[in-house]
Amino acid sequence: MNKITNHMPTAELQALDAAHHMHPFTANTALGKKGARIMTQGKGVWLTDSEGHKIIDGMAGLWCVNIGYGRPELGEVAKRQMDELAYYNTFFQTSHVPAIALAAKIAEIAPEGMNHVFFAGSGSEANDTNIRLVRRYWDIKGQPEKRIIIARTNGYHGSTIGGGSLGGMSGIHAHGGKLAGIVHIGEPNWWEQGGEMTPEDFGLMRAQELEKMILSLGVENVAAFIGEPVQGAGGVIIPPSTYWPEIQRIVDKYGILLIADEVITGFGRTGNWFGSQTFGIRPHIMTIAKGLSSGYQPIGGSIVCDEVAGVIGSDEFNHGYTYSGHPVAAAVALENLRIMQEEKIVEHVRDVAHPYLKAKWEALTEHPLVGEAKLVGLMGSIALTPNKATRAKFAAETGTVGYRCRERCFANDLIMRHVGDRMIIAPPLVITPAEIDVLIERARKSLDECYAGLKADGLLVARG
Ligand code: PXG
Repeated sequence: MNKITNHMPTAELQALDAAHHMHPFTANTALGKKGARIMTQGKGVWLTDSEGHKIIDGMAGLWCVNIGYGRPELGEVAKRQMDELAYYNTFFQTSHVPAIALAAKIAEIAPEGMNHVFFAGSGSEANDTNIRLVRRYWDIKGQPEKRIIIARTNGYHGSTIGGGSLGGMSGIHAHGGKLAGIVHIGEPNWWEQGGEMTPEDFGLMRAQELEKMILSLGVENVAAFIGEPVQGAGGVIIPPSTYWPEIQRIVDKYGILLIADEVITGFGRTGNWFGSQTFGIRPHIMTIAKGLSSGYQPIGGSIVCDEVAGVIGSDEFNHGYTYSGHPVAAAVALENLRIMQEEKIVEHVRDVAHPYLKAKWEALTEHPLVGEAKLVGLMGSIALTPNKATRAKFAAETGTVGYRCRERCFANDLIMRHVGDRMIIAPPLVITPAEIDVLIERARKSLDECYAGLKADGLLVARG
């Protein structure tokens, strides 16, 4: 077969893609008929596709390309590491320099007392690790019946059977089932579910579901609670200010373990190194992936606090992956963190990009389709609605309007995703004010076109 290059005609690439490539979270037959959009290059916040469109990437790939595309340093480090030691494992009493250096660097930037890292290849794998870590912890402590993990509806923790079970997405559970011993409480999604309550009261109420669940299960059966500081794949649901302090109070009171899934919120996304710092959360374990390497290499892991690591380390932990701490991935992640530190990218998010985007993002609520606009650091969402005053849903099936809006964004060379009828962004952290202007201009244009289309098709109707 010929080498598949960037220069092959798009239709040929699409035909090969349709014939052989099974895409994640996709109805592949339908995509095969339509043809996938084929990306060929990336630089900074910009992508180029096989048709030569210059697209602004409002999603940093899949929430991961924090330092932006096309940084040559990472490739250089990868090559050097491949030449020197392409692979070795970290089982059987061996280690290597990249894994050692990366673990030490992560411990340096992680919150106090979180000094240990168990590496995985992805966020899903890391959350599978976490299920085993927390259960093993209680086994060693002589409380093996503490096995249940409490998670949240509409949370996302990956799509392995473990990660998918921790996640609270029924569509994922429906495809292949869900592990026993994982239960879900409600999400702090005030816009959709808060009714007449204030956001603060609603946040408290949702957090208190954790206490009710612990009491109904019996604290002697509960191992841990897991949550994303901000739900990402669930639609960038930024919780009311009351939510995390109340969760923390309950976790402390009952002495269960707290896992903060920082796969999206880690490494600068919320304007601090970790979302837990932004929201004042004190986790025992943090799940990491994505921004750890800015997506340049697949790598994830669990940052584990001293107490849990001490207990786990007191005996054998029968767990690990061939690629735990892969030297090339670790070396690239380390270089990514060096760039983030030296170029003060977290400070850029906090002091420059966030304040600049926030004003423009919140001003989108002036648009007739936009009910609320929320932003923390550089992750944001807007709720599309036919009636802002009542926070109404559209009469059309949920997601219809969001999908139409996303299609307009696509047509306008902006990647802005939809989750149901929310539009979400999480651009590379290096985005400049001038690039934010482009993003907002394209978002407004897309919203205008979406609105006109809905009007023309009689879809600006609230659900009865
Ligand atoms: N936890 C969180 C909070 C995530 O966002 C994972 C775990 C799993 O990571 P891996 O590396 O196994 O994919 C994620 C991943 C979306 C989307 O549609 C989000 C993710 C993955 C795929 C799609 O927003 N997040």
